[in-house]
Formats: sequence, structure tokens, C-alpha cells
Amino acid sequence: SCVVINPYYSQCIPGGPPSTTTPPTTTPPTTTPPTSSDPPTSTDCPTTPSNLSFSNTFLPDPFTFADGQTKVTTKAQWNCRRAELSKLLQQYELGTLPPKPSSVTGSLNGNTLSVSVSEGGKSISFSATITRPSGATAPYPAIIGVGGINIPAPAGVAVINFNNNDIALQTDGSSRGRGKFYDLYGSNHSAGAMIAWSWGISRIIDVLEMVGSQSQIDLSKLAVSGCSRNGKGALVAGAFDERIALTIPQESGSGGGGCWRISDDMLHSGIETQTASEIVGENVWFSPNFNQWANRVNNLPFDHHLLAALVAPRALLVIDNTSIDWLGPRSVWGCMSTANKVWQALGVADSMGVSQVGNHNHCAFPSNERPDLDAYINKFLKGQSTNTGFLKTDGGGSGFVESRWVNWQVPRLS
Ligand code: MCU
Repeated sequence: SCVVINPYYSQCIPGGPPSTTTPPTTTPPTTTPPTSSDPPTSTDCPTTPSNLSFSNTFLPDPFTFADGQTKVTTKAQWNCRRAELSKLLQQYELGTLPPKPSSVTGSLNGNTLSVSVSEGGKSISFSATITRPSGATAPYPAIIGVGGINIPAPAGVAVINFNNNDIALQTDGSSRGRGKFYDLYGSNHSAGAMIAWSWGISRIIDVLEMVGSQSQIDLSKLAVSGCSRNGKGALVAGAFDERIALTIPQESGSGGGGCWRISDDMLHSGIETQTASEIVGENVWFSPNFNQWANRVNNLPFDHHLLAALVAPRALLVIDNTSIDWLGPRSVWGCMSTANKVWQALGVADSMGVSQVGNHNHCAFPSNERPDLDAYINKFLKGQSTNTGFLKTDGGGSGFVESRWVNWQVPRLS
């Protein structure tokens, strides 16, 4: 017998729900801290224990360092905590984000932005297509679309189409280590597809910086968006490149706006939703290092509220669909409304919003969600004054009981 549980993915799981699938064989945990593109951590930051042993059935406290002791009480300490979380997310889940390569060059010809990168004697090149808005005056804000965008292109805003599959393939589990990122860094590199895409997006921004006003794009007004698997990728890109002003993941589901712990809980209560244990067998979005955690997510020193928190204090709008159990609407709601507490602590709660609306197909943006999207676009890409302080669900978030998941307080960081 065979149960098809995933409407978007024609995998048939013999005998039952995805919780019973065994993730692929794993490699032992790495003890070497990964290289990251974050600035070097200040010596005032507490040391992250290398032999972390972590277990928590709640969503981990954003405001306590991984040493379990040191509290975050100031914005400067949040920068330390942010650097720690960036490192832990790479180490346990996403794989290492390489720093800017020794050579990045590029050019713009018409609508085609070409990027060439060399590192360690190897070279790759790739391109992105820019669609400029008509009837507007340059420079334009721009949305980088991870595999294109599934939100309506706003008036006056350029769209930069990033062909993420060219950088790291995501057909299925056999895509591991395939794509231009791996041609450059080797097919055994720890990076999962999403951190590889994030690297590619950063190189596009590098080249946009180089070509300057020729691009007609205002680099202080850059957004990133994508839907579904590419929405997961958009969230990761926004988390890891601080040059991105606005991040808009759409229907990213488990592995994106959802928290691993809440998705596991949903599945245990009988809702057929995607979990870590399923996702690591389905595709290569995460590092192989994540496989060993997929069946014990309570041992992760973070969850995805803390992936989202890397975006803070920059703007984040999470667009989500309540009608598809597989996406884990309760998980996304609980996870992302909890992430908002980091923006609260930083005094910018209205730079992070959730808009969760059902009754439409996957990645088909519903027109009744347009005001929420426009509020974020108009404030963060067009400099207007709008109301962006909302956390909204039409019901898919019901069943999330905060006291079950949050056992920490929100400080007001000085
Ligand atoms: C929501 O994103 C994914 C989901 O994680 C997968 O399980 C499914 O196969 O595909 C979704 C998607 O990318 O749909 C286009």
C-alpha cells in the first residue's frame, strides 16, 4: 500500500505518513565553525560552546545565548546573538555560506546582468534578467525573484529574475551537489541548495554595486521574494544578506516560515503536514549535516523563528496560505508571530508582518491580500508612510497556543 501525502510532490510513501521515513545516512557533526560572510564577531560576544548539547520542546529563546546563561539585553548584544545564530544555522542546517570570492566581476548589457566569479583556480558565470518598470523615473526599487516572483509586480518596481536552479539544482534528492555553485566549490561542499542560492543572490548584488547608476536600480531599496520552495530560499537570502531591505517569502511552508517543532507537533496530532524528517529525503534544500537532526528537532539550538530573526531589524513580510495542510499553516503562523517578538524587542515590531489567507491555489496570490503587500512595498521600497504593523491569519493559525511554545519574555533592548 502507498499513501500520497504531498500534493505538490509525486512521492509515494509506502505504508504511511512521512514521520516513518528514514533520512539518508548522515555525516558526524562538524566541530569546526563554518566560515560566514558575517563580519567577525566582536570579542565582547560570549563564546558559543563547541560541544553544545541542547534539548528544548519550546521554541528556543531568542534572547539567551547558546551558552544557556548570557542574556541579550542591548541591541549590541543582539548583533552578537545574530552572529551566533547565523553560525549555528549554517552549521546544523543550511551548510556553510562562503565569503565573497576573491574575484567577482560582471557587466550589464541591456536587460542582462552577467556575473563571473573565480575562486581557487575555478570560475563560473551566470546571468540574471532585469525587467524595468515603464512609466516611472529611475532609479527604481527592485525585487529579486528567486525563480521569478509569484506576487504581482508592483508599479514602478523593477524585477530581477534569479535562475536559482542554475546555481544549485532542486529536482529531487539526486540534485545534491549539482549546479554552478558546486562547480566552483566542489560537489561535496556542505551548502544545501538554499544557502548556495543566497550566495548567488549576493553576487548579483555585488555586480549591481559595481555597475552603479547604469543599472537604474536603487540599491537601498532591494527586496527578495519567491514562492513555495523558492519562498524558503527567499527567506534564507533575506536572512544572510543585509543589503536586502525587504524580504517577502510566499507560501514557503515547512523549511521556510514554519518551525520544525510545531510542524512535528501538527503531524503527531494527525495533520498531514511536511516535517524535517520528510523534507531531508525529498530534496536538497538543506545541508547533508541537517539529516542527523531531522528526527530529533528538539535538539536544534534554534528553530525557524530564529532564521527569520536574522532579517531583523530589516523588513519582512510573510505571505502564507491557510488552505493547504502540507504547508503547515499553524506552524508558519506560530513560528512567524513568535519571530515578530525579536522586532518587538528591537523597537521595530511594525517592520515584520504576517498575512495568512486561504481559499486560493498554491502560489496564486489572492487579490484580497493586495493591501497587505502594498503596505510593505510602499513603505520599504517607495518610502511612503503606511501601516505595516499587522500579524493576520484568516484561521489557519488556529490551534497555535503560545504558552505551549514560548516560555521566555521579550526584553526591550536598549
Ligand atoms: C512549499 O514548498 C514545497 C514543499 O516544501 C514541497 O514538499 C513540495 O514538493 O513542493 C513545494 C513547492 O515548492 O511547490 C511548488
